[in-house]
Amino acid sequence: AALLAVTAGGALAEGETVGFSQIGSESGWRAAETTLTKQQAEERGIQLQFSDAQQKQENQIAAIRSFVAQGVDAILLAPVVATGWDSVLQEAKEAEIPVVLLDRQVDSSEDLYLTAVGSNLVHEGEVAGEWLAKEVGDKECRIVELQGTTGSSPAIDRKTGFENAIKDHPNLTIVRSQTGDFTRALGKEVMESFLQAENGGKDICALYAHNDDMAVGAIQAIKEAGLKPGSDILVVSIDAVPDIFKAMADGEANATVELTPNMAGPAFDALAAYWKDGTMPPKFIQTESKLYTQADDPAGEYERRKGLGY
Ligand code: GYE
Repeated sequence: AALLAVTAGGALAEGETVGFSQIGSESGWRAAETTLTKQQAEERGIQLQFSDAQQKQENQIAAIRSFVAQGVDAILLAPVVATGWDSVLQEAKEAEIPVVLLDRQVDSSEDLYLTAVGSNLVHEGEVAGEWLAKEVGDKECRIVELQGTTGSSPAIDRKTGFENAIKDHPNLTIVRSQTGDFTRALGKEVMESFLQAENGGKDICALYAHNDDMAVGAIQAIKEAGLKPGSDILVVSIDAVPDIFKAMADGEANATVELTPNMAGPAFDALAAYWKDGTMPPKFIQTESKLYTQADDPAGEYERRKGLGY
């Protein structure tokens, strides 16, 4: 696994080759993860084969099969949805190619991948829900929810976590919940329909969006409906991308839960140890989830984050 090793024949051998099956570029967070994965690979002398699946599982399965056929040294997979991976993961396993999952989980058995790097997605939803419960106190609060991609582990888990956090607060109710597919465009469109259905938005107290990009789209819709996001309608979401800090600095968003886009760093560390002497990493390498509100210098956070791969 050395970066440049002199082979028996005296030629310079390149570093390890890693195939990366990325979901697509649905969000600012996703784009940053792609940038950082490429950067991390370059710094470590890893040859990265990048494949963009344009949100389609079938494209990811085809990419993995082609990585296996090429005989890459490892595969990184950010799985768009949670189910349907057993056969292709089995094929990688039979070819003795370690697979590391990035940021989303699969329903497959643990022995089909080396490790998974990601956050505790249920906990993220809980942090968002706890923040909102505290913020609204005893008031009645009708919540609308923008879900992530249907069938993806973050959409499932962030919903569960949020519901856990509000279940003992009968004054908080989710009145509408629909997917916005983790994109700004759909976040805006679905929010428009929520606003229309809820008395022009006057009956909505808060928006919970499974990612910041959908929240940013929804904020636009709220403004166009003549209401003030951040005060007329509270906005809480997840990721901590620069644009949500800009919205927080402007008083138009209230809170976000941070998700690091640097999943590749820990993934490559685990692979390096595995390649070196077969060291088995833990099955789950958990990244941190930290809450940010308007009190946490959002203007400064915006500036600080702009250079970090976003
Ligand atoms: O929060 C969102 C995205 O898989 C956890 O995917 C990730 C999510 C992230 O596109 O913005």
